[in-house]
Amino acid sequence: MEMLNDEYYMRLALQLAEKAIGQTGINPVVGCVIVKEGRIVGLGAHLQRGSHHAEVHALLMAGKEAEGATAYVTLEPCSHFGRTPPCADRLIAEKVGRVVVACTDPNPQVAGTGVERLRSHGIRVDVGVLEREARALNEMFNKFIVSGLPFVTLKSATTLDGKIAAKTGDSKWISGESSRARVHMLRHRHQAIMVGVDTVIADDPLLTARLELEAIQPVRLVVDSKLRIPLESRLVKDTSAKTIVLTTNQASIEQMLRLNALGVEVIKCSDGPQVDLRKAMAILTEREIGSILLEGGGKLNGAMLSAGLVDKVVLFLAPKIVGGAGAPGAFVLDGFERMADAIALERIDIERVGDDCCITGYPSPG
Ligand code: AOF
Ligand code: ZN
Repeated sequence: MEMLNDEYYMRLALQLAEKAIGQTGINPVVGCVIVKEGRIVGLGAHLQRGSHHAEVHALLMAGKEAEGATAYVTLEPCSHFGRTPPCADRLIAEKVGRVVVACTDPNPQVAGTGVERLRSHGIRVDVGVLEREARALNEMFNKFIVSGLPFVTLKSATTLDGKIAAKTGDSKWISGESSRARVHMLRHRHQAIMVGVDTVIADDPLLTARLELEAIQPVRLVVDSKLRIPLESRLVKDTSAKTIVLTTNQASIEQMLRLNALGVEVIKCSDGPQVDLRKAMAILTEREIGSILLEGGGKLNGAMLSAGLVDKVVLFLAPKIVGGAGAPGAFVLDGFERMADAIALERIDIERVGDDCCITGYPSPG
């Protein structure tokens, strides 16, 4: 009975959290449901970094009803003073009777201490209800908060023969409408979108999130070692999202100033001939970008994979064959000598999306 209750309410808390993916910046998404004698008395979600945590929203709704109630939280209540005071203390002050937690908080500032704090005040705490689902919801936060590097999702759409365009460069469209709608949701859920300058020159993409719902516009990042980005490209002209160009010392100052005047920020990420991708990631971390959707082209995909900077791959495979030895592929790499050395993905999920096949996986470390 208790088990059934716990999963029921935790699922609701997870649903509340899930809807906020994309709007909490480098913070996790968290949901909270407070239940007393079979009635829901409070609901809450963390909606924006700097504003109330999920527990506080739910406790405010519950008011005096919180006393003796059970609080279901998708992430361990925090125990530290961040932008807001500790939730564990608030739950204690409101005299909540029991706390059910889906997963502990990997943030080193919390990491189990929230649960300990509650228990030391005599509150019963059960951890691990729908833990797998809760961890998956915050996979981006989980990586960022521990490693200090953004979580990178590489997304590509290819033909069955691995091409991202025909030999003429034509690429509209490879995947079907449903797959393309998925991509806009992916954009909405990441803080930034990253492409190489060759993609800007070839496709002149807008790189905004376009959904039936109003979408959040991620920052647009262009890796461009020589500042070849055309001043008339849509990424420069369109101001509905911020554009940042990551470059090197080879960039001409004049071109940099021209871009700045058009509202584009330019950041030097290397003294050498090419953008130091690892350094670029560290600089983006300082700017509180914790998640990036990498949208090609092949050279940047290959470089990011080789540098070990890709955390997740989402590949839409369209049931068509375009051929052409010169047609570009999704992953430009020097190539391994043995199949055993290939970059392998693990934790694979395969889903049909319209007539396309969506393969999701995580590059295995090492
Ligand atoms: C919770 N409930 O709803 C969230 C938590 O800067 P702050 O104050 O917003 O704190 C951010 C940290 O707090 C974040 O890194 C994570 O460890 C935790 N987030 N904790 O109890 C919430 N959003
Ligand atoms: Zn908190």
